[in-house]
Amino acid sequence: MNHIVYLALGSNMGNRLANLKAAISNLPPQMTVKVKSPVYETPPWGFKEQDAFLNQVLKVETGLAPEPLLRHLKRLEVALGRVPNFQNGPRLIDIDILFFDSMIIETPPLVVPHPRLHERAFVLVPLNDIAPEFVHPLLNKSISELLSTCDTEGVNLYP
Ligand code: PH2
Ligand code: MG
Ligand code: MG
Repeated sequence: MNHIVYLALGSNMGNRLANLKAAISNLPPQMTVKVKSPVYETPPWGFKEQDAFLNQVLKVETGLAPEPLLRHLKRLEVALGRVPNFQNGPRLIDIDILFFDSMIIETPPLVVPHPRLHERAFVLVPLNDIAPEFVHPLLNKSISELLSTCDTEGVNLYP
């Protein structure tokens, strides 16, 4: 059975745009990209003393179950050159699962919906471009509602 998954991409090291593009073109064959959001340049959230990020959100269709999907994405991050760093620190590429259908998953390797997505303009702004009506299955609010109460200062279309 196929699933609809929303992924968040982020990069703030090296050639950021090339890193986002490489992530998209190297997704495993079991994943089909249905919609790509525009790319935004965004101020670092969490740990502030680092370079600006480029962020993008994808709508993907896949037959993979959540944990195999997560393993593919983690392997891809490493293949693209990501090395371990501190939480919220600089990264060459980050690929996060935002939503997996409307499932609620809370296992040690995987928490879906992504637990902080509703606080993050760098996720909500691109997500709102491609899925404004999607309802967060825990908060029971649409993406456009979540965005309306989020500070979007500094989040700008790239280039
Ligand atoms: N990712 C983080 C922490 N902070 N800030 C921005 N602007 N964009 C990100 O993708 C990002 C972040 C941890 O994954
Ligand atoms: Mg992340
Ligand atoms: Mg991540």
